[in-house]
Amino acid sequence: MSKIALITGATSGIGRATAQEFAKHGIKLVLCGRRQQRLDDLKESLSKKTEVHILNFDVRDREKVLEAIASLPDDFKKIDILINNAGNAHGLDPIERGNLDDWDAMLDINVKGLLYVSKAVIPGMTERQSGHIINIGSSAGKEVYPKGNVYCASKHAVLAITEGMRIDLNPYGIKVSAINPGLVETEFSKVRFKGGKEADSVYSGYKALQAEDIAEIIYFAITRPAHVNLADVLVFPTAQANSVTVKKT
Ligand code: NDP
Ligand code: 8X3
Repeated sequence: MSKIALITGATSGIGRATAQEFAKHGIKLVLCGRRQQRLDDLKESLSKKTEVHILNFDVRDREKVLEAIASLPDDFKKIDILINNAGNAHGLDPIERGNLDDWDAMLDINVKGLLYVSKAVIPGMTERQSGHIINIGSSAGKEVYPKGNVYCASKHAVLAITEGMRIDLNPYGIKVSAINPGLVETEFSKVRFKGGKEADSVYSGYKALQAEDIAEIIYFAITRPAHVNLADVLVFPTAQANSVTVKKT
């Protein structure tokens, strides 16, 4: 029987590429996001390869998260693989000029949203004593860069939560992994800079990671033998050495 994966943030970037990669391999998909048209389009295109169910919710709304996941039809309920991917940076400001709405968004989406979705999915995994949770962290969860303050804090939290999950879910045989990318060319910077022109330069002058590169690594992680767990993976483009060192032409 094919596995079932729930992917948050499936409407764009890493989440969408992961949905496409999983579909190629016949994994049944529960695809989540807020942009309904994109969810509909994805369902239409990926249904040629696998079974797809879409859920529209904002990960910040904990009642909606729990309701949406509880509403899954029986043939999509037993989630084997959870990809906690929804998230973004909002703003790039020194702490003294930080915007409170940006801070709320990053902590509410990247940290609390990940927890709400996990809360809805984990009981099925513990009951079945199996499952794989992959949290999309970031190189920003491993180091702090100038003006990264709250985004970096949110991704450090993702890493701490991942480690906590791995300990607490260890008795149930559930795998928990963090995949931590550096610079990936997605809509991430458009969101961070609210569509401003600063986004244009983030991925120019070098070859950034592409969403498909991360999707392939996620697929590799979920296809390891039962006794192998990629606990923590840090992935940079070759041109990047750390958050502030990028070789540009
Ligand atoms: P994108 O902006 O391309 O995608 C973000 C996804 O998250 C979208 O599908 C969006 O869907 C979803 N999302 C955002 N806010 C919410 C919300 N409140 N509720 C539900 N879904 C939400 O960015 P990426 O693909 O790059 O980002 C994916 C993950 O990868 C994030 O966690 C990011 O922090 C992480 N990451 C990104 C890196 C990069 O350089 N791009 C590097 C390291 C980590 P919708 O708007 O439809 O709800
Ligand atoms: C995304 C990578 O360096 O823009 O998490 O924070 S970075």
